[in-house]
Amino acid sequence: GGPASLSRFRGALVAGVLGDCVGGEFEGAEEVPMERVLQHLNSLDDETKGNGILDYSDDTAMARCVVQSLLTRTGYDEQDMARRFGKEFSTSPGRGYGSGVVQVLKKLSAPQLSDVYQPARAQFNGRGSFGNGGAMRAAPFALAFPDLADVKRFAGLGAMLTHSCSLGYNGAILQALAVHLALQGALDPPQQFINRLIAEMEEVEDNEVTRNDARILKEAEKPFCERLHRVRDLIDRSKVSIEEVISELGNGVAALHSVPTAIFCVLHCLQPRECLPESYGGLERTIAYSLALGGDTDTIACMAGAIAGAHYGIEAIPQSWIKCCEGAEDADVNAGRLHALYYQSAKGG
Ligand code: F2R
Ligand code: MG
Ligand code: MG
Repeated sequence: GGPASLSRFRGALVAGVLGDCVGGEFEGAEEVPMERVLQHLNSLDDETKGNGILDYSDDTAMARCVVQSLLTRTGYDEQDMARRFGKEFSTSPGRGYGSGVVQVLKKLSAPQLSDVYQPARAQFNGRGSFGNGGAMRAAPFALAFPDLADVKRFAGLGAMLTHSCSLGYNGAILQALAVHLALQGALDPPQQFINRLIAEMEEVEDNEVTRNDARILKEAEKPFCERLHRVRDLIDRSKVSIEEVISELGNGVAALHSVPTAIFCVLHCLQPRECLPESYGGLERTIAYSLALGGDTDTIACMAGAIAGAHYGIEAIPQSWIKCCEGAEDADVNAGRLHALYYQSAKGG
């Protein structure tokens, strides 16, 4: 489809859910041979396995809250979104949440809470979380707001409800920016896409809070910009091993060690790769490659899936995969609603 077409919205929201559902199989695994990944993905083609056999995890549970809140409030409403996070957690606490964030989610469900950002600020002795929990649910912000400044602002605020460390919420901003640009058809050529992300993140990371957090955590002055430069170097190379990707970019639960990795997965898989079946299109390659990195597979595949889905559109996703994943069909319906909201906002309505 053309820029910001319905197909791209559907692709982004549905492929994010798929990445989470199929990636759950390998979350936390140190090594994941590609044969195991392909076996897992091939099993989804088995028609007897339809009807949502793969459950979604916290990634999708929280993204669904973001979507519902943005649609119901026709924009960002911190009280409403926070309340939805708290309620979702108290209803289904077993979705595999991070060990720290559960404390925030319990506090967010307290009816008397007035400052909804306060529980997140209390995390990790007041340093806040740098986990990827803000980034894993950031894609819907790019689907609700046509204006780039709004995408940055609200993806950041939405992440701060649970992640007050700049290395957490800036990861959410980067993920939302990547989906926003992919939605416009700006992912290819990849060098231009990365340069655009670097230019935006230069601005996002140009402040004292970010510099201070980076200093405490012994990271580069602008941590996400530095990682994006590494992504650019890696995509310039004709051959890159999985070990090199992990050692240069990471595959862990920190936003810094997973958002740039997800972006790399999408860009690396724009072309056919020797290790992947020739029959696979770009979106299937992206999901398979994300799983083969091991580590935080559900979240990296969820974020890479959302970016790739915004690029390739819904037609690139195998129907058999959609049928196997809990929440994928709901995501498809909600993508249509976000598409309407996006164009309503674009018209200033
Ligand atoms: N939690 C998981 N996976 C663990 C296995 C779950 C298992 N399947 C099960 O069912 O039990 N996955 C999910 O968590 C990630 C997102 O986490 P989020 O929301 O960012 O949580 P949290 O707790 O804020 O941060 C995660 C961990 O990062 C470390 N950390 C963060 N900030 C820190 C800081 N300032 N100082 C030190 N450590 C910090 C901690 O270890 C946190 O627990 C996704 O992968 C999602 O899929
Ligand atoms: Mg998860
Ligand atoms: Mg995860």
